[in-house]
Amino acid sequence: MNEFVWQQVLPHFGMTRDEANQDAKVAPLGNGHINDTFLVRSETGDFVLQRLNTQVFPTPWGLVGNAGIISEHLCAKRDSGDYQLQVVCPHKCSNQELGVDLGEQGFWRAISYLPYSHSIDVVESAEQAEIAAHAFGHFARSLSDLDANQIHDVIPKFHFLPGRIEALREAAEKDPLGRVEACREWVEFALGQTGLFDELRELEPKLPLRICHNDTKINNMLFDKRDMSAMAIIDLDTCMKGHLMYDFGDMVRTFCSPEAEDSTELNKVLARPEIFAALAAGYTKAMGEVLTDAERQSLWLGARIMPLMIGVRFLTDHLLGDTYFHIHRDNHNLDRAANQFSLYQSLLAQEATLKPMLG
Ligand code: GN1
Ligand code: MG
Repeated sequence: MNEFVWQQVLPHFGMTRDEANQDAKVAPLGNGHINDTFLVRSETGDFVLQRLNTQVFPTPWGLVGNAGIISEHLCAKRDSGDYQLQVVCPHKCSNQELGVDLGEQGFWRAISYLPYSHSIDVVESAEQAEIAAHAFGHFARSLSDLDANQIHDVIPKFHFLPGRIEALREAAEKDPLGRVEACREWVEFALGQTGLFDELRELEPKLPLRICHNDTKINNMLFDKRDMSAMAIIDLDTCMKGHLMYDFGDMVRTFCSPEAEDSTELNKVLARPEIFAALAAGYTKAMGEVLTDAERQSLWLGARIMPLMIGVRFLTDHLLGDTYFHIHRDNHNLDRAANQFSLYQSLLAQEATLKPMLG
């Protein structure tokens, strides 16, 4: 891979293995489930190089265009003192395009790397939760005056629960790999959660369409490792029109559990109330009056939908042979699904404590 990157990809970004770059290094970065990400370190500066997964993102030019529009908007706000975080910007190709399409060899793009950045996979304290949620809220608020019609729908119906549950039903019926028997209980459990559809139908028409991040995992918020303050929101791949409750829900999903998303210690997978409270406080404070009453009311629905829906997506992929999310061990997607359903169950069990925290 390394040699390929040097020969075929980096020259498009103005970098060849010449004297200036003889000590340059390309190494895998992060733990995303979809794209292949590398950190390129060189004398002339470090940057992040990514091969986009065009099965998942069939319109990569739309994706890089969105990221370009959003980062420009945030940079302008930062210049005028209205945006306090750093911004990950595209590194254009030598021909000034935002990426390069190498056909069979993939679609590649480069973005800035932020020195001193640090990501975490599990929230360790309420303080961390509040800092990260405030940063995601600040990001969302800062996009609230950007015309959402400029933003391309990179994955239509990305957070549409009924569609995701239907896909699970179809995968379980087809069961191409004979995997359904071993996880029938989880399949039945997930298919039984259609009560949420009524709540969704009732609330959705009242919710504004905004530009959302759509992947507000804790590791998409970078801390500054020097003082653990918020540094940047990263991964603009799925920024699209949508409803804020899903961004809130994805934070609940990835902040609240003391275990990683793929932990198999299901008895430890619980929603921690003190983390939930801190995240709700940080997010609503940063959103301020931009958050409508209907949006506030929708947060508890988002909090339940996201762990359930991501669990449904992991389970569907397990049944279909792990073609969507990268896996690193047998049954990895099944483990992830069981983990997410356990978190969902913990949220349901604590509704009386957690829901009032949303005001
Ligand atoms: C994927 O690859 P990554 O970590 O950015 C997925 C998200 C899921 C997440 C689960 C485009 O995000 O929707 O929530 O995995 N992204 C896409 O960890 O499907
Ligand atoms: Mg992502």
